Parts: sequence; structure tokens; C-alpha cells
Amino acid sequence: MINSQFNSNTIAAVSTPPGNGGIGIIRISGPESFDIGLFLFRGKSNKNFYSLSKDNIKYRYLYYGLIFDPENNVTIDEVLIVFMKGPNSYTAEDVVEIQSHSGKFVLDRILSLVLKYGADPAAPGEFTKRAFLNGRIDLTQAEAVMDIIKSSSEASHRAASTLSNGYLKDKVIQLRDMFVKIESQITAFVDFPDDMEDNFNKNFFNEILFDIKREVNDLILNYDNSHQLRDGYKITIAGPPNAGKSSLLNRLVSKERAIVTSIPGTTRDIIEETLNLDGFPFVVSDTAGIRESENEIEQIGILKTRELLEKSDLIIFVIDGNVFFNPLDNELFNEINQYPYIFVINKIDLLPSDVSRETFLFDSIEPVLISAAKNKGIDDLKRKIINYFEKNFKSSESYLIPNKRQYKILSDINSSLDSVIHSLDDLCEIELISYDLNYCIKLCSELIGETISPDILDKVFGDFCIGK
Ligand SMILES: Nc1nc2c(ncn2[C@@H]2O[C@H](COP(=O)(O)OP(=O)(O)O)[C@@H](O)[C@H]2O)c(=O)[nH]1
Ligand SMILES: [Mg+2]
Repeated sequence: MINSQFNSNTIAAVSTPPGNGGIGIIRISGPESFDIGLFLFRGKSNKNFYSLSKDNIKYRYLYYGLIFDPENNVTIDEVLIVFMKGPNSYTAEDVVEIQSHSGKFVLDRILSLVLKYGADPAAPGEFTKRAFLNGRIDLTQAEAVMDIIKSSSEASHRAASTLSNGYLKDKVIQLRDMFVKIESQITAFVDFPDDMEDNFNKNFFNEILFDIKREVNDLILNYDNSHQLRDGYKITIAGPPNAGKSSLLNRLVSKERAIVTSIPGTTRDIIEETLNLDGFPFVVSDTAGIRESENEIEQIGILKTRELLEKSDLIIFVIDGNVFFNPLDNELFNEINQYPYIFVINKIDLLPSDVSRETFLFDSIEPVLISAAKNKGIDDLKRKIINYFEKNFKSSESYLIPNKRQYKILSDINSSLDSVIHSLDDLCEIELISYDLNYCIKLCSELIGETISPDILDKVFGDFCIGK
């Protein structure tokens, strides 16, 4: 049996998602992947079959042929197969990919043959983990692979691609180099404390440290937007009952999502819908109209609305243009005014034609005039929403957004930096400065995965799907 020739260091999995599709891919990686692939494959050219051998494989070339069961010579499927010699492959090992027809039965049959003849089933994320362990990518890039798979909008994809290209790794290595440099310069004085008084230029070090701190803080700030890029920015539609909030939600998401009636107090539970505008992911919530209410259920709805306002990235405050409303002396408006908001006046279709836009200008509060029912002004509103979010994402640099693990480490670096800056004031504590700087160096290495504990690694890759 060929089994015995193969060691267990080769892994395999179906790398395409489950379900029926045009093609499915089985990926094999490790020292025995070529042997297994060659053993199960029979090339076909002009109706003639031929066998490939290790000496005559063209790497990264798609071969057409059949996968067959060597035990009974039964053909399993017509396939394309590609051999990629490490390190020029995803995992940096020898990799074989078999493109077969997709369908659970075919893919399972081929995979079971691959496993039978020497491969082990790959754990979730194991291909990417190998790419990391073999030094082809750093940990931030490995994590980005996961984000790319999950990304649901242009912005989230762009953020993931930025990490995947190694920009965060480069930045962290740059910071680490600076820490190393300062550490060696400062500790040089440890053995010569007498020189310190004359030669130590505190301002020089302070300047560098503040530069580093600014960079670290920028990354930390970017994190705050990262979960929003992944999960969507929160937009909340709020306002008095019957203003047309539910109608506006339906309009924005182009479907009848929320119940619209002329009965004030219809919406009680918060209704959420996702929306993609110009590549930005949003979660839009329709809420209960805020008013004094005796009704217990409605009161709970109003309480939930207030909680949501606090967590929102942007509030769309909607009123009915036909009901007298002066935002400047309105309690509800003053509540919303504390948060970022867009002021929207709805039902303009019902307004007399001689009412001008100026009627609705209050101080510097400029409203967007819409009719949710007649689909008027909705594009203006969308543009205004996009503009608001674009302001926060001006440069491509701000797509450099760490994930939660990286964010925690950056926060630790930031605290240690504070401590260094503090100790610099009191030059007696040179050892402490050196200790903190060394800790920063260690944290940088951890961030890019150069030093990292196996359980953190398992956690990172355990989140992946099988086959990736
Ligand atoms: N004429 C007109 N009626 C509207 C408009 N938007 C909503 N309505 C009506 O106003 C009532 C309340 O709408 P709804 O969306 O349920 O308001 P909500 O309580 O703020 O969610 C319903 O009868 C809607 O048909 C609009 O732009 N023009
Ligand atoms: Mg409603």
C-alpha cells in the first residue's frame, strides 16, 4: 500500500464552500502532496491517457485529466490539476490543487482518496497558519485573510486588503526599529552616568518618543472604526411618532421592512436593516417615535430608542414638515443635538407649493427636505450620509485598521510609552526606561507574530474556515 510511504505532515481539505457549484477545489499541502496528486491523476491529451512523473511536472500549469480510484480503476471525475512547488505557493510548501466538478459527493470522494493515500484532514485555517509558520506572511496578514473572506462591502474589503498587503507589519517593524535605536542610545548612558548631565539631550528623545506615540495613537484611533467597517456603521432614524421614520427606512433599504401606518406609536421594537452606500456598510435602525406615553410597551420602545441614540454613529432626525416644529426649543431635538445627526423634514409633498426652503432654516441647522412616500430627496439624503462618513475616511492611510488583538497590544505599547516619557523627566530611572522600551520591542514582535504563544495562534486560526 502506498500509504506507508507518506508521512502525516501533508494536509488536505475542500477549499471551496459547501454546496453545488460550477467547480470545487481540493487543496493538498505538504511534502507528500505531489506524490498523492500524481498517484490519483491520469493526464488526458487527444483522447490518450498519460502519466505524469515528478521529473516532468511543469509547475503552476493546469493539467487536464481524470481522478481515479487506484484500487478499482474507477474514474471519479474529470478535473484540472495544478502543482505548485514550495515556496512559491500559498503555504510556501508543495501544494496541489484539484479542480473538480462541485458537489458534495464528488468533492468528498476525491478528498477521501487524498486522505486515504497519505494526507491528514486540515484543521480550520491550517493552510494560512502554515503560510504564517513558514514565514511567507506575518500574523497581521494572516488575520487579514480572514477579514477578506468575511468582508461585505468595499470599505471592509479595502481595510482587509491594506492589512493583507503587510502595511501594518511594515509600520510595526518601523516602530520597533525606532524603539531599538532609542533603547541602545539611552542605555549607553547607564554605565556612564557622569556623562549624562552634559551629553544627554532630553528633548531629542522626547521628540522621537512623541512621534512614535502619535503613530501608535493613530492606529488605536483607527481601530474604533474597524469594527464598524466590519459590522456596519450604526445609523438610527429617530423623531416624533408619525413623522415617517418607518417609511424612510423602507425607502432607504428599498423594501417594505417596517410597518407603516397612520397610527402614532406603531413601531415599538427596533428594526434593523443593512445597507451598502457607495461601499460603506451600514446598519440602519428604525425606532419608536419619542413621546410621552402611558403605554408600557411603547415606553420600553422609547427607552430602547434612547439607548440606541447613544451608540449610533449618525442619527437621522425626521419630522413631519406639516406639523409646526421649532428644533431650537424642542426637547427631543436638544437630546439628539448632542450626537452627530442629519435633520430631515418629511412629507414635503403635502406642503403648499408656495412654502420655500427658507421656512425650514433655523440658525445653522440646514434640513434635507424629503418625501418618503413620493421618493423625493432620498438621493440627497444618501449623498449627505455618504459625505458624513467619507469625512472620517479621507486618506487611504486610514484604512490601516488594526483588529482587536492588535489594538490591545497597541494600547499596551501606548501605556509603556507614557511610562518612558514620564521616566525621561527623572533621569535617575534609566533602568526603568530601558525596561519599558524593551517591553515595547517585545510587544511589537508579538503584534506581527514573531513571538507569540501557541494558544493565541490557535485562537487566531481557529476562527478560520476549513480549507483556508
Ligand atoms: N404624504 C406623505 N405621507 C407620508 C410620508 N411619509 C410617511 N407618510 C405617512 O405618514 C404616516 C406615518 O408613517 P410612518 O412611516 O409609519 O411614520 P413613523 O411613525 O415615524 O414610523 C403613514 O400614514 C405614512 O403613509 C410622506 O412623505 N408623504
Ligand atoms: Mg414607525
